[in-house]
Amino acid sequence: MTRPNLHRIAVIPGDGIGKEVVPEGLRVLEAAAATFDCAFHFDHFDFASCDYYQQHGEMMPGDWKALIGGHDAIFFGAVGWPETVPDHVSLWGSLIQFRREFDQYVNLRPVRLMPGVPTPLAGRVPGDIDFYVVRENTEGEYSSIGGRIFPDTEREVVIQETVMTRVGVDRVLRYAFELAQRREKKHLTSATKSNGISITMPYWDERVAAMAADYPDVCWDKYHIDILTAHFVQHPDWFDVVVASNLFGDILSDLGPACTGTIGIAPAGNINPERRFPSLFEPVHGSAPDIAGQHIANPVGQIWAAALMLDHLGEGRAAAAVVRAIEDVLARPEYRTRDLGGEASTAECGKAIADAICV
Ligand code: GGG
Repeated sequence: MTRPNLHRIAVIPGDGIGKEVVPEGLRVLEAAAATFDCAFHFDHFDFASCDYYQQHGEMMPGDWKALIGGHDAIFFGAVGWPETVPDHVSLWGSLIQFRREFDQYVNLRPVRLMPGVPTPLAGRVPGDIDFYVVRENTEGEYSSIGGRIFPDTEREVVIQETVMTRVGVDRVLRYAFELAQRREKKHLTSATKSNGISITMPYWDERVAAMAADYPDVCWDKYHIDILTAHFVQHPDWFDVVVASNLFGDILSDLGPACTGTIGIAPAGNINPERRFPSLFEPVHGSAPDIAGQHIANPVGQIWAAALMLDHLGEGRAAAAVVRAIEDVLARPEYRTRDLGGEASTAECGKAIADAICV
């Protein structure tokens, strides 16, 4: 008997609904492993959470890189519990550390209208909305360079720099152009704001134009972020691959899924394409303190993140089966969670997807 591919996964539920949706992702991964020829070993970690911070005074132990750096991937839930830990402390102490230290410079976020999911955009049907947001994930507006002077006085000044490096910009653009090149429409859209942000954004535009020369078969355009958000709502069918800086990509990848019904279904892959470090897979949504503990959170974003992880691990057939199972279940109103107008619990939806997995 041949030994199935064994994947070692670091599992970090984090905060709030992360603790409720991660078990559903694991349930689906186990079902996929039973159906396809692979296996998982899960190591569970309680750090990168605000509970851990309250006990230890930091979000992660000093040796966190050694603890999870040898895994094949990280399966992450959500972080943030502003009642106990300020959001910038919890985010910078966890997710942003992972992204930077493991050089996960691509944040890949699919946006797709699924069958049966009620969308706020009238008249749209599945197939109309099917694109990727490729978000730069290690620099840009998310920099720690800056400071306050004259704090707590009327002369207070607060400055935060945006950082763009040629290596950092070019590598995410190359990833996005290559993704566009592999897709049928071969269309790339760049998010900019070079009329107002007059140094870094013109640089971003220049690098996009330079990179485009290497991909003559990809048709590309660019929009300022303000009108781009309007186009997401009014013309979501225009888009195929949208590449954006860290902040713009973060905003667009909440807006995109909201246009398809709910951000509860959206996944993200924080990817180190060279595989020198583990990549991290998570739902786009955060810890949602307003519904945490009620077991009504939509687990689809976490489960779709599991599909992205399977694909990254080379389990393409299993990944496709998970996405098919998600589509089957979302089309059935009895398994929809509250954000989609249904009454199913997190576990009922997760179990239905696990049960729907087939070859
Ligand atoms: N599962 C994603 C999560 O917990 N997100 C919290 C958050 O604030 N994320 C901001 C970001 O992705 O940069």
